[in-house]
Amino acid sequence: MQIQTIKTTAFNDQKPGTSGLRKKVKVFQQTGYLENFVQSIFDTLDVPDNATLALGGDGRYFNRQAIQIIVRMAAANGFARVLVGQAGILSTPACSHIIRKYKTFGGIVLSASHNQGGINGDFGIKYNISNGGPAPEKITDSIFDLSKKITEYKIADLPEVDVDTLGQSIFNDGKFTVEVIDAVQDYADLMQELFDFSAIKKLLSSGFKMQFDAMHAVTGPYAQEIFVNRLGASESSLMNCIPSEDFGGGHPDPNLTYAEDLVKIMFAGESSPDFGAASDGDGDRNMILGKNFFVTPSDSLAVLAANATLVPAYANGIAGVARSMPTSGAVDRVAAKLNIPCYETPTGWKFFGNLMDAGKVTLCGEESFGTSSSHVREKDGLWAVLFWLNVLAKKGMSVEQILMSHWAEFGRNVYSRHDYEAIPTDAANTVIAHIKSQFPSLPGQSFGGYKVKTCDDFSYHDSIDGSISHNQGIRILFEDGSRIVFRLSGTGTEGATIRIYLEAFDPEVKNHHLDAQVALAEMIQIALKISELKERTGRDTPTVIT
Ligand code: G16
Repeated sequence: MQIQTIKTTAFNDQKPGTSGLRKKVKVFQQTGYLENFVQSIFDTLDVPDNATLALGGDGRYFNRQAIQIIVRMAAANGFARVLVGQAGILSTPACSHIIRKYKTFGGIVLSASHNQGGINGDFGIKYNISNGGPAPEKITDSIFDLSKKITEYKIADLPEVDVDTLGQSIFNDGKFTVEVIDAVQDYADLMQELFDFSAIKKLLSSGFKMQFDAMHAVTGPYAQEIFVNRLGASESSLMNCIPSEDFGGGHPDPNLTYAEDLVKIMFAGESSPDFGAASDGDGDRNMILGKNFFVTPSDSLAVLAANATLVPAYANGIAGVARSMPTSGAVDRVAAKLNIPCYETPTGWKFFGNLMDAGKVTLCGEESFGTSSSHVREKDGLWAVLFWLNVLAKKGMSVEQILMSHWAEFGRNVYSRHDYEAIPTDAANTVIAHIKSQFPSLPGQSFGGYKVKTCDDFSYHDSIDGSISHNQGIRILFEDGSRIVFRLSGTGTEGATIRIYLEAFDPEVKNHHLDAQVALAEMIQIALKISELKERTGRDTPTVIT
């Protein structure tokens, strides 16, 4: 096996965002662009002898080409083995599981998650460490630093590797192996260990109707194996389950705007199924719906935490919970009642890893449609769907009834997120700067019925490794416990996306049926007033409301 050292020129825009490096496919197709970033990853690591790398992606356009390049670069950079998902496909949670199960040194996930795919869409790459979770900031910072200085990369002369056939391809007299694995079976086995499959099977054969939408993305084959083959759901309960390179031309983001086919089915009146769910491009996000009912991700996390002991894997209780800062405080109330700790971290799944490794938390979640537990170190879409089915099977109540009784017990953290996508970066920055400039004068000011108590730019101190992360989102906290949070997304690839997160607490059962947009109407106006968002961006309405 010949190893070539290729001269290259550094790019200055390879800074990983909330979850790895995400750019337009055309950016990744530039000569040396992918190679530079991969070499910067490998140069950051101290790869030991006999190390194995897990590798796979969500199957989007450019996945196959990238897999071949990374296999050859892994061979040249000292890896002894690469485990590749069949056809180059691994969902993000399955990749996390593969890293943990086969004790690989780390893994590379090729995905731009919920972003659009196809030749004009997005591509992405991120590195996961040996605990199965996204690399922490000290690693991503080092990758970025090296990417700005790189002058050469290493790549082995290997023939194209067959990634479609299960089994091994051996090179270099046995010193380098590529093994194609069936990650669907591995992942389905893990789910079967965690959940009460016989209770779910009974539910699904009792006339209970579910509808799952894979959004033409990676979870299709996993859903087929788990829901149809193992749990006996009908074929018709699955939709859009054949992965495609451009996600059927859609936007594989499971929310009320982009999962509109499923939303129509679930909001069609009495004939709607009892339970609906969708997952995203790489299978780590989930949306949960009941008959004519939307469950916010923040409430979903709280309900799962409150009912965890109904699931075999969590029957003995959970150690603690964690949520990202913009996620509502609904789970905090559950944690208080269960007398377990609740941690507030910045946006980004990577911040949960240390807490899970230290055994401090079992369940984690984010308002951005992510929920998971310590069974892997990524958020896990199908896991959340199975958790809900397990809870529904055990409680014998509808999704709406479960939420209403949860709110009656804990009160309701009314919540909504408004996204303004693809705003010119300068305009978005002036919105944020304008809000920050009011930090000295906001406390004590009243807006209608709301009085500002305090405001800040959130900083996180990781109690496990001592690291500190600054500038993680602007919080405006009101006297009555309501709050408005402003953040710039770290996952977009076009201009900037401003996210406004709105939250108010309502203990009154008589108000719990209210639509969040109605209940939060005054807060929404306050957010627009403080930010001058309309004036500064020219945008009248959000692109996405969840
Ligand atoms: C990624 C991260 C999540 C984060 C989300 C939104 O999700 O893994 O932890 O909450 O982005 O980030 P932002 O608000 O910065 O766009 P995914 O599903 O895109 O990998």
